[in-house]
Amino acid sequence: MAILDILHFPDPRLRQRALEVERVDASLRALIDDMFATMYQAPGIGLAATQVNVHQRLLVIDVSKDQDQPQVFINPEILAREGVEEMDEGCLSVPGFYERVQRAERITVRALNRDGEAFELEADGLLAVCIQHEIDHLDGKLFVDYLSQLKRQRIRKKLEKQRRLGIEDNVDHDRHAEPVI
Ligand code: QAP
Ligand code: CO
Repeated sequence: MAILDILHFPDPRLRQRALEVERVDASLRALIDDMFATMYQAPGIGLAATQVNVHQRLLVIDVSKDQDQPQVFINPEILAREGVEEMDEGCLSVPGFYERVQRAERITVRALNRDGEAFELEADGLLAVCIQHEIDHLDGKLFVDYLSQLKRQRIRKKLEKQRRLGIEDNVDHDRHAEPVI
């Protein structure tokens, strides 16, 4: 098993729409195992394939306290939505930021499991919110898209700055760039 690299907002690859999974085979199950390992190590409660730069409609979730209730959703579809709920959300692709988001309170979802069998699930609470958050990833959408432009820009600037400091070793290479015309 491998720990995969997670893309961070505002990486444009997070905006790609994932394609339907055509076949649930051994290589897909290997990817699922790597996604769980990556999510558990973070630690997180949900991870979509998009976040590890795989643009297929696949997500993994475990909202249990003991990390012992893995759930796999392949080609997930929300069949019904009821009620409205507000919850503080975070995201492994937006590290360090948590904001309140409004979503459906209860959903019915249809998907394939890791054996390629179809199932339907009624979810509420944290699981319902998490499924909606992760399906958004497959459509290139992030929880920051529900915030004001001001909040989203602040988050983007802070993450861009962290990235610059991390990758460029805390040196300001722009200071001697071409003159401003
Ligand atoms: C989505 O998010 C979610 O900022 C899953 O530094 C979150 O697992 C749905 C995480 C909340 C509903 C409610 C975030 C880990 C994990 C961070 C996650 C961080 C480390 C986020
Ligand atoms: Co997320």
